[in-house]
Amino acid sequence: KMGGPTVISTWKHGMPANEAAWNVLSKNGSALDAVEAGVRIPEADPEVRTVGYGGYPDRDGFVTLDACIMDEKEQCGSVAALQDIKHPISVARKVKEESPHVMLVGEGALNFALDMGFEKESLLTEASKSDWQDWKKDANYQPEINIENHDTIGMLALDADGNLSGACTTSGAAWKMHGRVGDSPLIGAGLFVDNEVGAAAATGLGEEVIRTCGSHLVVENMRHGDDPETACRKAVQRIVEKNESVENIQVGFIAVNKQGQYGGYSIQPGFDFAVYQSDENRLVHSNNWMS
Ligand code: SD4
Repeated sequence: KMGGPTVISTWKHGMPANEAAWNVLSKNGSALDAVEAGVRIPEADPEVRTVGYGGYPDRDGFVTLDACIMDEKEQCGSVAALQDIKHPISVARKVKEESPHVMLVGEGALNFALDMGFEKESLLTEASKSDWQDWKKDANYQPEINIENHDTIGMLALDADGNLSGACTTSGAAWKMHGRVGDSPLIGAGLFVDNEVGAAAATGLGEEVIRTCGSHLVVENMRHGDDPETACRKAVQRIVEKNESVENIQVGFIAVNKQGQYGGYSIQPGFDFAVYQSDENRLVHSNNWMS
């Protein structure tokens, strides 16, 4: 499908996030402002247990957040293992704009956020704390397909000027080891934008996305002529080829190109993405490798 301002984001929680992004795009705002405003919605929502406030903690009970943002000039900012700050995407944007670096982690990221005026607050809700206490009873670290521990929000936008930007934010895999960083804050893995070609984002088991440079691969596939869905399918295929079995692995990609064509693809069934285009916001069931 062609054209005009477009926003695409991962999972059902992408629907309200898209509304906020569209609010920016429809007033001729920038794709960069749109994706930041969009992903702040699930970041602040305690019912979204995989992003920001209310996200599941790591196995030691700490909520640690990963996020990155990339604009039409291919400028980027990122934070990883950030604690006690509700909007990591906005800290990532500050890293891009107010620091000489691309990525800050852990305590350094927190100190930078505090310097930038962000407030420190506890992100562990009673609901997530109680689920963590239940999990600890038999501490099983097997990834589970399509449940809430695979629910990053990745968002891509094309604005009225034809510029692309993207954002990606998550509390990471639930019950991860303390200090574990996933794909979501890594430029090229969880997110990649090339304003000449298109943009892509990933969700799911981050380790698999990192080892294949997933989002970068999707954008490069589009550069070589693939439409967005085909580009995503080939990145899924790469992951499938690198594993003896993908039975217990879910990864989903979304992509948009410079013309406003979009698509997604996942390993397992059950991956949805939200697309807002031509004044209509809708949830699309992604095609997948398994069926
Ligand atoms: C991660 N991709 O940390 C992210 C979050 C997610 O499986 O989707 N969890 O791996």
